[in-house]
Amino acid sequence: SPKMLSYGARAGLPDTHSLASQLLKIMEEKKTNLCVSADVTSSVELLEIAVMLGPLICVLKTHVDILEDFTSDVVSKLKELAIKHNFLIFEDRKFADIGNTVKHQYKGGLYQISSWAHIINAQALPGPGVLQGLCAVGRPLGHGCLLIAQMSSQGSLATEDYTQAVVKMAEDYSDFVFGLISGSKISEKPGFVHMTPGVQMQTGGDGLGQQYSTPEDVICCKGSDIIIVGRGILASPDRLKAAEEYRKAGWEAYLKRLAG
Ligand code: 6AU
Repeated sequence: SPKMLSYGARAGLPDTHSLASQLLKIMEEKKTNLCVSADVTSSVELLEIAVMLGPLICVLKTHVDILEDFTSDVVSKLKELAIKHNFLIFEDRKFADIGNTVKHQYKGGLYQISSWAHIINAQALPGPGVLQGLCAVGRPLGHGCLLIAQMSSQGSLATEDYTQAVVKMAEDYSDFVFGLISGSKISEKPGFVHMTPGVQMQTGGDGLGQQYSTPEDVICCKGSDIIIVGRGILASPDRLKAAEEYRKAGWEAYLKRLAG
């Protein structure tokens, strides 16, 4: 596995996006490259996860549109918890429309995502307009975007040439895009953060196309930076213990890669 710079060193590089810098510093300080995917349908449960797992994570990822009881109060509380426990909030909205439409989807509607999410993601399929629209809303607020270059699901159409074109688009818009959703490190830009979903302690799938790799494989072998874990933690009877196991596995894989 290739020698690499530490998270902390990458935080300090001159062309690292300020949000990536903040994230990489959190990771170094809290010794965690774990993003928990809080895919639950109840606000109380979402906040319980943030309270309990906040100290162990660098990012809390939400799907706010699956909440059955969304109110603006939930996201206010989430914001407070993000400050208290020093993590970033990532709304996994996967914007995928023309610039003008995503601008409204990001800023307005029921969820007003731009008012509380530090991080969003987008599909590159529409072309640069999707980023121009999102950037117009998010950049003045200091937010950042992850472009989806690969997907963890079986039969994903995001393959070689598409993935390479996404990396180029991400690098061209690095004033707003600070990293990628991918299965491995695919950009050479050291300030970019790679985040990988489809992670569990055992390889396998979920019967609906999801495919799992291990923290060790994702961080140490594939060179990604952050593991995104949902059901690996949420389905455990002891979520705190499970999250600590993933944090430890992700961090040890990082230290192993650092040692080269
Ligand atoms: O660990 P899981 O399988 O329970 O959850 C994985 C989470 C889900 C997906 O919506 C999301 O990661 N995800 C994404 C993201 C983060 O953009 C992309 C992808 O290719 N696969 C994937 O599972 O909340």
